[in-house]
Amino acid sequence: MKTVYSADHFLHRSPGEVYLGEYVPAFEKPERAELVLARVREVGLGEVITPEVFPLSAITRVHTPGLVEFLQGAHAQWVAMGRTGAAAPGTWMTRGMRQDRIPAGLDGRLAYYGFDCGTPITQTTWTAVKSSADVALTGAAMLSAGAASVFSLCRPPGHHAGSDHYGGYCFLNNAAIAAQKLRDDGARRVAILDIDYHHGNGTQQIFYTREDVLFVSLHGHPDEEYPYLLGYEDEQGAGAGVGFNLNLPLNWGTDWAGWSGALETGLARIAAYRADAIVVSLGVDTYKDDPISHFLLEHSHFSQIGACIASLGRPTLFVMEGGYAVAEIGINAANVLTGFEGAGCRAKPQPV
Ligand code: OKP
Ligand code: ZN
Repeated sequence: MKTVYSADHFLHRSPGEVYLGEYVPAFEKPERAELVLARVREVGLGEVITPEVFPLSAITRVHTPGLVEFLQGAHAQWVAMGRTGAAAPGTWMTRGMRQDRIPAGLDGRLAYYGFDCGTPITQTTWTAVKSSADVALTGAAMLSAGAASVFSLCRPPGHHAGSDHYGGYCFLNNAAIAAQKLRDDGARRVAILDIDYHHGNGTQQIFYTREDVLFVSLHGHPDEEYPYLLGYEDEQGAGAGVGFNLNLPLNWGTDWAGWSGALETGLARIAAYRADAIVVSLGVDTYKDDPISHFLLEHSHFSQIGACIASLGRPTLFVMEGGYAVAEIGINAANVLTGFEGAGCRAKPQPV
C-alpha cells in the first residue's frame, strides 16, 4: 500500500502542554510522524508520495468557514495584539452561555472555537494543518480511483475537531474530510472505524445526523477518559442518523481480550452496513506503554487489528491519529498496515 506524507507537518510544533497540573513537553510532536515514516520505509510497505493540494471547499464540506478562517488568521491576530508565543484559549464556552453569537475579538473566538488549552496555534500551524488535510484528501482520491488501501500519514491528527470546534491536538478533522471526499466521489456508504484510544468526538459530531457515514469508535470510557463529554454508548445518532453511531467505551486497563471483543462488535456493524469504503482513524495510543493512555495492547496485537480490518474486504483508507509512545509508534502503526496486507484475521469471519 502507498503512503501519503508531507514534511510540512514539521511546521506545527506545540511549545508544551499542561499535563496533570504541570507544564510539560508536548506529547504530540513532529518526531511521531518521522518515526512512522521511517518504519514504513523499513518494512517496505510501498511507495511514499507527497499530497496534491486541494481547494478549501473540500474542507468546508465538513467544517464551517468560520472555523477555517479563524485557524488561518488566529496567530497573526495574536501577534497584532502585541503577544508572543502561540495562540490558545484560557476561557471556554459552557452551559448557559451564548452559542448563537461569535465574539468579534480574538480571545472570544478562541473561547468559542477551542475546547482545550493543549492545541496551540503557532505562526506556521495552519500550513501544517492544511497539508495534513491534503494528505487525507489525496488518500481518499486514490481510493476513489481504485486503490484497495492507502495510508495517509496525517499530522497533526484530526478526530477531535468538529464542524466548528478544535482541540485535543486536532485542528481539522482529516478522517471526516476524507470520508466526505469519498462520498462526493461517489461512494454511497462510508464507514469510519476509530481505533484511537480517545473518543473521536469531532467525527461523531460531524456525522451524527447522517446515515451515509457510519461512525464506530472503540475508546477509553468518557467517565474516566478525555474528551470526557462525549463517547457514551447511548449516543446512537439523531434524526436520519439514528443507528449510525456506535460507541464502544472501554475501561482503563482493557487488554487484548476485551479490546478485540469490542473490535469484533464494531466490525460486524460495519459489515452489516455494507460500506463501499472504510476510513480507519488509526491511533496507536492503545499500546501498553503509551504515556497518556490506559489500555494494554502489545506489538503483535496491532498486526492482528490490521488483519481483522482486512477481513471486511473493502477499500480502506488509514488516517494517522494518536500514539505517544514515540519510540514504538512506528512499529505499532506499521504492524496494523502490514497486518492488513498479510491477511489472516483470527476473529470470526464477518457477515457481508
Ligand atoms: C489526541 B488523540 C489538555 C490536553 C489533554 C489531550 C489528549 C488528546 C489526544 N491540556 N489531553 O486522540 O490521540
Ligand atoms: Zn488518542
